[in-house]
Amino acid sequence: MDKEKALAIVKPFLTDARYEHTKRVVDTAVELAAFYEEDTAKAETAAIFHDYAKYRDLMEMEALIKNEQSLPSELLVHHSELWHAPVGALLVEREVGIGDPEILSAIRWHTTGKADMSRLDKIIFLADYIEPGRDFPGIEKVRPQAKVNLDLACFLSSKNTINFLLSKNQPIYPDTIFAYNDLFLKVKENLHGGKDLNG
Ligand code: DGI
Ligand code: FE
Ligand code: FE
Repeated sequence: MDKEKALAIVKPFLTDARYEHTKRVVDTAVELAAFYEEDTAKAETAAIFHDYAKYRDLMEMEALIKNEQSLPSELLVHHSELWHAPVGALLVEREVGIGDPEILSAIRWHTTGKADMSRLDKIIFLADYIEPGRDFPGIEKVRPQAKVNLDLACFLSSKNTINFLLSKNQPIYPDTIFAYNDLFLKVKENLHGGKDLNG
């Protein structure tokens, strides 16, 4: 989809700050997609719409999770912050008419990740985490890995998110754990002796 048209569709659904975040995710995702020889047009569209449902009414999202087969009801016992990703994928398909399963997958899994993420899934997951406006604890160890080892960068961001959630006494959504374990197996060789990475 044309970039300006897509941004114009998403803008009314976002706050100004979230729209600026979205544009930085777009730039970061397109840069990563070009670097890893992925489809930059798909990365651009997925990034533009990744937070499409961020400000949807909680009751509306709850009803969708209860009624839609494609949305696991398990989401309801987890923090509503997680809902916008899978609900967003559904609404982007339904309301915007985006049918590309790779784009919808990247939107769907951008918050938790999952096991066996595609490269596009990982690019959006990581771009959302490292866009230049982000300032998470430990992010300085993740950014330099983005164009060195995509799995390692995703692993470190997953690990940081889990650490953050544990420190806040929050439950961890199963796919967040599945993403962490899957990425761990992919990068474990790179962790040996990498003391500087274990922050
Ligand atoms: O939508 P954004 O703010 O751009 O970023 P996001 O979609 O990655 O959402 C981040 C929030 O999601 C952050 O507050 C941490 C939370 N989160 C991620 N994984 C989990 C989680 N929250 C819970 N409770 N459980 C998870 O597994
Ligand atoms: Fe999000
Ligand atoms: Fe985001």
